[in-house]
Amino acid sequence: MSDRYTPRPEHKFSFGLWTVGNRGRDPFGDAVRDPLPPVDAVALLAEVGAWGVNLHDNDLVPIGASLFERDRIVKEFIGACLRHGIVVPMATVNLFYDPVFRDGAFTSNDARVRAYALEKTMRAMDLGAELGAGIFVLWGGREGTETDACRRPDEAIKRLREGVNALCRYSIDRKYGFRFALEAKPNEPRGDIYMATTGAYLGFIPTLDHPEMVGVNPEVAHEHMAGLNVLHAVAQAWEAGKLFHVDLNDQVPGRYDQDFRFGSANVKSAFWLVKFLEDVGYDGPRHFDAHAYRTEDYDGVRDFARGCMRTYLILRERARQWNADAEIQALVAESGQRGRQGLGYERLDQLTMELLLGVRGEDAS
Ligand code: GLT
Ligand code: MN
Ligand code: MN
Repeated sequence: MSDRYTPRPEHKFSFGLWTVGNRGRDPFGDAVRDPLPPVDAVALLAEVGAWGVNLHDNDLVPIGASLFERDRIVKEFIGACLRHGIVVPMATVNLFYDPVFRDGAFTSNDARVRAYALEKTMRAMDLGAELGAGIFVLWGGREGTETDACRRPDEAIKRLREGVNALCRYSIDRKYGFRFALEAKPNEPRGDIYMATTGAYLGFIPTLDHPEMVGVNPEVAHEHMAGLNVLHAVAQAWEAGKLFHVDLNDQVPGRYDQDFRFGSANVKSAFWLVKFLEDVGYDGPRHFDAHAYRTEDYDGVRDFARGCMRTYLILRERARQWNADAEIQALVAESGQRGRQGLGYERLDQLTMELLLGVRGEDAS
């Protein structure tokens, strides 16, 4: 078999420590997989052919670790990355697990919690910079409400703005050169999360002190959860020069937060997304923010990770085929011609489906 679908570093496929290290806990059941030490996660990622590993501060350094302990862990991790040829393109901060954040971090009503959230994020930025990350993701998982009795939502937005402004200043002061990628999600783990969609963040960014340092990190599943078209969100971000990062996974709308293997639930929308990223020449990381089914052991986790990358590469090839398909291209061209009543989209979509389903020969023209 050819190596057309073999992941290579230039594809920039990355996984979070929390993705391959996900132990299969859900609200109804406990962990089914043993903990995966970060250095072993790096080895696993190298084995399956990934390029990068991303992390939250506490995926690597336990929240209560001493400075001495922290330095030892970081050194060991850097050693593993170097040994296995894995880079750290993105870092982020966990502002959702500790009970202190139960009513938000940057948007909390408690000034001490807001100050702690900033402090924790700055330490996570120190860590990210030490590991060589250029992108810092902010996902406000707890920045939200169950009841809007808690605060006026415009106050929350002001606090969020203050927080992001302070982090930009910190990156400038320390000469870290971070680009911040804001990640939206409509709900889970809160009833409603502020900045529910990528579009909301695109409206927020120009109100910041350093808008040029801040972009977005759209996630397939999060847009699907909101019942939206992820391609349209990604395209708007791209067109605005704000597509700093992308989280690839899958999700059936109207279900729980599934974080399925990329392309496993909505093949057609995954196809349009891959086609878009490739057509426009997006050259950032392709990050798979997903995890293996709870039924799997670590061999299943490898299958999951390989599957994400392989599906991406297969869809990339299908996109090239679509672009080179004379009949498809003729229909696309005709649809722009005046004077035709029927636009031919039924035929165009059917040809797309046949191409995806593999019954349209690779040399079809
Ligand atoms: C969490 C969330 C993701 C975010 C991660 C970064 S953590 O898994 O559901 O979408 O990208 O904080
Ligand atoms: Mn998610
Ligand atoms: Mn994500």
